[in-house]
Amino acid sequence: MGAALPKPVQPAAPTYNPEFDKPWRDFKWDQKSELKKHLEEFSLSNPDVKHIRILVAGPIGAGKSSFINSVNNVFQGLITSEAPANSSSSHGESFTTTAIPQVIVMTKVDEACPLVNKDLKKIYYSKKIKEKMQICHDKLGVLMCNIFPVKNYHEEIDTNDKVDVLILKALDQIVRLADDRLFNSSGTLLN
Ligand SMILES: Nc1nc2c(ncn2[C@@H]2O[C@H](COP(=O)(O)OP(=O)(O)OP(=O)(O)O)[C@@H](O)[C@H]2O)c(=O)[nH]1
Ligand SMILES: [Mg+2]
Repeated sequence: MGAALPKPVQPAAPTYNPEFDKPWRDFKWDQKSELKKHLEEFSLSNPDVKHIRILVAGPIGAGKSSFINSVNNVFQGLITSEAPANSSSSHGESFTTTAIPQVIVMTKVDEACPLVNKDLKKIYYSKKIKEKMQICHDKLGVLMCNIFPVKNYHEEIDTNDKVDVLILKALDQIVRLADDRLFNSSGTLLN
């Protein structure tokens, strides 16, 4: 019988912290009414243009219809029945033209990050969400400032301000970029 061997000392596994100490994007959670008002009162810079068209493109099941429904819910202030949202069959088309301003609405943040699933306000503390946004940027070349992580309404029975403000911020940027597009780089009005 030998002497008991000393227990091997396990180096302490570095514990991964899924959140940053500080939010990496400054986001005003209290801007819901401001954004809603801006969108409600919004009119295009070019009076000859009556409508802007927003193309919602993405893989099957990405949450396109849910996003459209979520926008509707925010403005209604309640969960509405499914807005008619027809799915285009032209998947695989490329929209990498610089002529069309692009925004990425990054859905399903609750599925991507447990921290965010528990508390949506952790969205800009989450390393996982930032990493996923970076992947969107790397793959599609859309600037980080035009990438908006959102959680769509999908199983809720009531709307809530945290979900609303993220949806509104994404929509506000979409509308602003579309309006900017009415001017070309030389400042001439396009239509
Ligand atoms: N957890 C979670 N589920 C979501 C979210 N957005 C959408 N979903 C769910 O994802 C599934 C697909 O969402 P849809 O909105 O139908 O996706 P879509 O892009 O319109 O899909 P197609 O029309 O088939 O191309 C549905 O079951 C939604 O409830 C989200 O932010 N979080
Ligand atoms: Mg759909």
